[in-house]
Amino acid sequence: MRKFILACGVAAIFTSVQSSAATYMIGDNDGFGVGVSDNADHPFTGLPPYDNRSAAEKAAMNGAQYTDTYSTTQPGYSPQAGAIATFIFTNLGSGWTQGAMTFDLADFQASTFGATVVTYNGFVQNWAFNDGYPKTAIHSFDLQQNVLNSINSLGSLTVKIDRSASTDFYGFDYAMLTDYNIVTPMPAVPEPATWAMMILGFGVVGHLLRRGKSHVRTAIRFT
Ligand SMILES: [Ca+2]
Ligand SMILES: [Ca+2]
Ligand SMILES: [Ca+2]
Repeated sequence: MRKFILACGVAAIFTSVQSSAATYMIGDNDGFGVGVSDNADHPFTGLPPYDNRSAAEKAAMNGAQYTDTYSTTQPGYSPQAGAIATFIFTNLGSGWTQGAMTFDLADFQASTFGATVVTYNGFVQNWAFNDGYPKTAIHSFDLQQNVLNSINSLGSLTVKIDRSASTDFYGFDYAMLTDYNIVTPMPAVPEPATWAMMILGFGVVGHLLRRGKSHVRTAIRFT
């Protein structure tokens, strides 16, 4: 019995496996460059255009150039023919089985002012939300199997947000891709203080077990 308890304790410590997720960020979570809170009201009006990008964001080619602006790079309250914000995630490898795309948005309307068409690696996504002016909101979408398959074959994910038919103004704080399939075994080497607690704990358990046995023997003797 004692050996069994000891074995269970050691197994629990040394074979603990911890799941974690890998994330890929385009842009940064800095409140659209000016500290605007998540799920709050933003101060942007579109006039004058708000452009709070860092120099690196302005020069980016992966989609960060579309963050921390308020329709600056796709200006005007009118349909923007050919206006497509493209976010490109690369070096994703191939073992994707579960993942999500997350966007931190400023008053994004998917349909109110005309359809905004969104594709992941060419697959059209069902975006059916209208946050309304002047709300900021974070939206997260699980990746469908066809998108996961395409990531596994391409090693990349290209997100296109096409507002050719939309008159909506909007802003991105960041776009984030999450891989939920990462499982990291944790060898979990206990620290000296933990070792001391373990030894003390096992000693107490052993002592209690010995006491339990002697009680049993005593009980047998007197019956
Ligand atoms: Ca934010
Ligand atoms: Ca920024
Ligand atoms: Ca940002």
